[in-house]
Amino acid sequence: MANATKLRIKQVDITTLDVDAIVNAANQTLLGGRGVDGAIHEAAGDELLAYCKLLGGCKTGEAKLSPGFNLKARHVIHTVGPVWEGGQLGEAILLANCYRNAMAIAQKERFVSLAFPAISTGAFGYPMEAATRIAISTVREFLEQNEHDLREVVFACFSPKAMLTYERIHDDVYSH
Ligand code: AR6
Repeated sequence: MANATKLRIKQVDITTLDVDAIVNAANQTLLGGRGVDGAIHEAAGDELLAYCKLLGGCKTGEAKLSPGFNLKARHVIHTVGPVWEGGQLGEAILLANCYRNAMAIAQKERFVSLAFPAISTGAFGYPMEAATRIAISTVREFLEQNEHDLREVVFACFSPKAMLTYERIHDDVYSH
């Protein structure tokens, strides 16, 4: 029932959210890093790193599941966004794959609540506006086209500016 799913745009540290899963913007090693990846590993504790060592890395655009350990979130869905190289190397498709594959895991696990950070928009340099359009339209399309148990999908924005971008693009995507 896609209509029953609420899309929420919040300015919040994703590591504080009490949801079935938060999505991590990781790198291919899945062994931690800076940015949201570093914050998630810090909050989840060393057990997350030990678990991730067993996952064997992750290709760009794909996604893998772990427990949340010390996080309030029950699980972490690790995905690897594309590095922005100017837009001609399939970055948009790879970024959409991140959202789609994370949603597919949430669907399979029958998660009710899920939160995304703005994948690739930090260290990986993806322009915020273009990335936001992909995030919102891909999630919307997945919700509309698939049976799932999701009742809430949160876009966790780290700055007020990011939140304003998400709100504007959300209104734009939903008015068409
Ligand atoms: N909660 C929500 N959003 C956050 C948080 C947080 N706690 N911290 C940062 N952000 P980035 P990427 C936002 O760099 O671009 C890592 O080293 C941030 O403002 O975390 O996909 C990995 O290991 C930005 O909008 O991820 C990889 O090597 C967004 O999260 C690489 O960086 C993503 O920024 C991944 O780069």
